[in-house]
Amino acid sequence: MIEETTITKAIIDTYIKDLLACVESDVIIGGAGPSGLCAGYYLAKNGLNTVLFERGLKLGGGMPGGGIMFNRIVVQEEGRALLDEFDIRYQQYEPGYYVANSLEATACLTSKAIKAGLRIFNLITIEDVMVRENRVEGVVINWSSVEMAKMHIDPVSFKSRSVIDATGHPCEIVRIVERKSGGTLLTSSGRVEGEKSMWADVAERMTVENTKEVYPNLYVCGMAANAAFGGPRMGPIFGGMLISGKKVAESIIKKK
Ligand code: 48F
Repeated sequence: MIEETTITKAIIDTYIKDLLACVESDVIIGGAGPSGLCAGYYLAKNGLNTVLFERGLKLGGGMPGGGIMFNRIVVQEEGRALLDEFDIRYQQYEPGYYVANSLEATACLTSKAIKAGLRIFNLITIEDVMVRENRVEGVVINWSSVEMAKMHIDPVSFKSRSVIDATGHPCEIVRIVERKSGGTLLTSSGRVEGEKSMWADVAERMTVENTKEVYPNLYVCGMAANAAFGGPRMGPIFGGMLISGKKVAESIIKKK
């Protein structure tokens, strides 16, 4: 006989244990797009206690949607080694242009990251940051359903040594810090520079260059890096996202 209350206990008990294990962690990542998942994989693989909060139900951010809902992504030569690292299969379309199934890419990134030890919690939104003496020391979270229903319910805090904004185009965590710190970001104007129009070639290079600390203990990767430091968008080419995720992980591991 299947005991339904045992199912209930199994779910609540294991979830709460996992959540408690990251109330204080090494790294918190906001956003489970390709750059956040890739960063989480390398951080967890290197033994850092890493947690990722994702607002949505599904993982992968803009990746599963491919280009205009055609579920394919393109990766350039520089990103090919990362496709191999994540066991994502691909075919060469033209020299230097590799095309992969965006659903397989999302599944492989997710699976590898979780198996490396990354704790992922979906349906949770980062709505604020913990700032102490002009340094980010964690994030403030709430259920996404609370945000959607616009209910007045107080959030809770999670502490970490570093925070990564991998929230993509809106760079939501950086914008919170910008708003509350009075324009003291490590960008040239001290504010969010803003995303520029699509130019894949330049954007792919810049997203990696712009992957760095944007405020003490707060890093940006992926499209959030170009939004924060000012760079174009790139459309459905994903090498830069993966390389950026790896780069931000390496910067934080080095700091350790
Ligand atoms: O947008 P997204 O996929 O970020 P990314 O890793 O990749 C960008 C590409 O998908 C594509 C592109 C490149 O080729 O231009 O757009 O930079 O994923 C961002 C994730 O962050 C979540 C959001 O639901 C999405 O899954 N997110 C956004 N704000 C928050 C958040 C928040 N405040 N708290 C938690 N998750």
